Amino acid sequence: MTTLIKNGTVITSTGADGADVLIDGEQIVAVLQPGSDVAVAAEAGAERVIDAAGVYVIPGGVDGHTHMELPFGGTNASDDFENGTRAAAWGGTTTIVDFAVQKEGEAVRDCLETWFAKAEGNCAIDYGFHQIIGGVDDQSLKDMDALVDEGITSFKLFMAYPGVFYSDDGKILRAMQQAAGNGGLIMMHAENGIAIDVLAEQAVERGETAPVNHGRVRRAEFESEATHRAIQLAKVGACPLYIVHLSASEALEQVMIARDRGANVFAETCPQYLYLNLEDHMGRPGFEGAGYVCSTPLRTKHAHHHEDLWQGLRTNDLSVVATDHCPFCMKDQKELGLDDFRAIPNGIGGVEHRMDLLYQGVVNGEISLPRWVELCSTTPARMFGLYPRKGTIQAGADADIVLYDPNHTWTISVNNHHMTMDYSAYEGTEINGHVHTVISRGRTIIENGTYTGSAGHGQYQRRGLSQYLI
Ligand code: DUC
Ligand code: ZN
Ligand code: ZN
Repeated sequence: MTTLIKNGTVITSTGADGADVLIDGEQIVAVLQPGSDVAVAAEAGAERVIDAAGVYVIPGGVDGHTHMELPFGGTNASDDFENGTRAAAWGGTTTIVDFAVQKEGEAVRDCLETWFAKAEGNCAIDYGFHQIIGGVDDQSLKDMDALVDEGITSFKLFMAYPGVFYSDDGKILRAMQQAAGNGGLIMMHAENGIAIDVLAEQAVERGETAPVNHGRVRRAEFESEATHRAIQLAKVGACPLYIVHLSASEALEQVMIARDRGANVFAETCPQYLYLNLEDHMGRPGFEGAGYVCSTPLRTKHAHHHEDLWQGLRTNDLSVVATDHCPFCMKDQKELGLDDFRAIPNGIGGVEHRMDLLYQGVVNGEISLPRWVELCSTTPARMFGLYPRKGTIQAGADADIVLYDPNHTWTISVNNHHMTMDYSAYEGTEINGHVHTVISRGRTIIENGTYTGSAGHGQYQRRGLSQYLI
């Protein structure tokens, strides 16, 4: 099946141009000058022609940080791979990289197989895996080498969650040394979990059990200290470092200092840290704030976190926007922490709204159109070894394409989202721009407000090494 997308404005990380895109089967075979002889011939021969006049033609989104079905705090993230990837598709994301989880005492291989089984045959869009190493030991270090050979080329470590995912500095250094040897990328949850737990215990002893206290005890200093420590450990371990879900100005400052001295350090942020804050969201009355409990936490509005993060996105000190999609319903899930914020499962669902929320940065003059694409598609594809199969519009790339209508205004609501959540963290947010059509490996999966894809269309993506290794 050949398809020509004509009359659109093609946006890539390098610019915006009127161009026609020719798809054959699952791949883009040519990007053509509109009206040229080849474009006219392509149209005559195409089995399907899509008129993209007035809309942007962008590479499908690559969300490098999701947690479908993540077991956390005695429950599981409420989106499974089928629902979660379908919601992602609605929002213009055509690839996710999710996290397989290994904890102390568990075999990495068995854990990975469990995650493969959860995803296989269920995904609407393509997917890959990072591996969480919660138990660093001789065997898991060896397993890291084998995983890299099999396309799992990045490993998440935690400086937070003692007793669950936490690794001490010695373990972190050993995993970093292993990554330096095998080409893997170390992803770091950078918060000082030992110190956080002290403040959390003291808060509960004082009777401060409401959701907002989650944000108060997870101090920005703890994020910045851990970010600094991770950077120093990575320098000694001689491996590249990718800080996940960066939320605080102080942590960004550590990344900036490291990058300015030439360190191979990268950071991602997430829409919740660009739009939501501790007082107005996590501090909502009653138990409502639980819907905003995530880690790293939302930061205070009485500082410049949002402005600083937007600036970081412009200067490339923040290179990627992912979601850390980890949804839980209020009922029966967030409610586990009704009497104690420490028992609220951590996470916000957002896989469906990342492209739209970041596009508001274009509308508001924070970032350019090409930068939007670079942050949401191109850099994550490069960072996680998927480029140029993913993350761009060029001959030879997978035909993962989104037609984005900049002239459609709508409002995010629990009543129109597709994630398995009984609330929306962005309820009432007005969005300028809308995902119009989504094509995944040549197949149209969203069209005219209808999902036309299927579970199992999405395929596992064996990833190469990060393109940011030196
Ligand atoms: N943070 C979250 O908010 N949820 C899952 C894990 C994490 O690090
Ligand atoms: Zn994390
Ligand atoms: Zn996460």
